[in-house]
Amino acid sequence: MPYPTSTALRSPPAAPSREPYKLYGQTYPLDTHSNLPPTIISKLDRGLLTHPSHPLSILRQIIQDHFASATSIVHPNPVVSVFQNFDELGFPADHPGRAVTDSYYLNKDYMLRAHTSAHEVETYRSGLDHWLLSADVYRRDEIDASHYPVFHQMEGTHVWSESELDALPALNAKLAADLAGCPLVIEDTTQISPSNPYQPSHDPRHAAQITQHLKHSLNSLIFRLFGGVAQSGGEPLRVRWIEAFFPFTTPSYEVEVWWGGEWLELLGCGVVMQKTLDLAGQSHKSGWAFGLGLERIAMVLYNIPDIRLFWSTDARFLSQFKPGQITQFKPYSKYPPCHKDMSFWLPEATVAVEAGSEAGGAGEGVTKVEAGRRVFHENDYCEIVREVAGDLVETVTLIDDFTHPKSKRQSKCYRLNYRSMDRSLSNEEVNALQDQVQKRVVSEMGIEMR
Ligand code: FA5
Ligand code: MG
Repeated sequence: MPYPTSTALRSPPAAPSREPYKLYGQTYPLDTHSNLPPTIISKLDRGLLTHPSHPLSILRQIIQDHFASATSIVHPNPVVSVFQNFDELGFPADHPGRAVTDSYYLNKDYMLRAHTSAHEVETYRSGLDHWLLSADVYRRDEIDASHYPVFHQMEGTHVWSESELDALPALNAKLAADLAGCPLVIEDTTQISPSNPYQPSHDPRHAAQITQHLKHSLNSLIFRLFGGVAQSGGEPLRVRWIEAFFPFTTPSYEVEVWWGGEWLELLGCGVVMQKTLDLAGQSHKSGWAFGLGLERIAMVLYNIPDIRLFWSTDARFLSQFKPGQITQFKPYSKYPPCHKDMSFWLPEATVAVEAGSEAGGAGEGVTKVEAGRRVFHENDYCEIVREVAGDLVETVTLIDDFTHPKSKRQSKCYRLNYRSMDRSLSNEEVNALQDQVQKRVVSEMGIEMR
């Protein structure tokens, strides 16, 4: 697999264990890509999506009930081939999501899925036309209240064979009539254009009907989820459609909802690239797909302030939720935070890459790096912090970024905010964690403390 040459000199990932990974009855020999830390391995069997009173499982069930005619799958095994996660879906060889700084690799051929789209081809191949597939997905990422290296997505799709497409205008008219009765403001100025075209192999009238059906179906889901709560404030719900790019759909969109005074991204979607269906032996079909983040939706619907809470085994968390219901989470305690700053110099001639590339999408905000330069990747730094402090670290924020005017050497200062979800932390405990992080980043990333 060709990777960007820049990754050759990247800072090394957290030291992998010497033993090959043994997961789900398979043994995966290690190589230079292997970067699965014990903290992630310990998350593999938690099964939050099938725990009957877990908020993520309840939300999954509510969405499944909304799409009552779809087949619902909870996919248990997160190990996929790199081919399934990326190549099969048309990701270019140099897509930033492929970097070892952004994804979790067992070795160069196998990884933990970074999105549920990794299962599209195999699920279409099984002959299903309308399905929802929910699963845990894994991405190396920044650390804050809304990012965690494991989260949950649901892939939803509906495809039709050529002859069935003639039924779409009537289905769309019905869906549009239902939506017209909802207090919902849909902001959609997207257009079919050279940057977001229909596929050349599609009849544009069919592609337009599929796109309409996608939009109606998702607007109706979003109204089901958010409409009731929004209405209690007397305001109609606002939903916004924006043009997007995914290698495996066109036209492509992202959908946002106006919530708590800001636009919140819920999902990515589009008309399935015909190549995906061809690979699955379903060339005679066409349709749409979406991928949504269950935590993003659950956090606002249940009023859960921190993404780490989903992993809590504390009865004070789990006892608050009931199947079939969306209730407001009542914080049982808020323990005091404790922050520590860490300032350091990067090795000379290093290029810094910030966190925030998206394995599923356009990879916006990613610095392209020329060959032959050292790279400091924020995701590597965050991974070491997580290795040492686990769920005790709440946020890692860059608070100062400075380049020395003469030497051109770059320095950075990160603020590590520590806070436990279920107890008070002592200052000594936090100092010890900070100390360990410091030792590891110095030895593993070649940086120098200021
Ligand atoms: C994808 O993962 C695409 N596979 C979605 C898709 C499916 C597009 C099918 C077209 C057709 P993206 O990386 O944007 O796209 O993630 C999709 C959703 O997952 C986001 O809208 C968001 O709700 C959620 N998500 C993404 N990253 C995170 C994260 N770090 N933490 C929590 N939720 C996230
Ligand atoms: Mg996105």
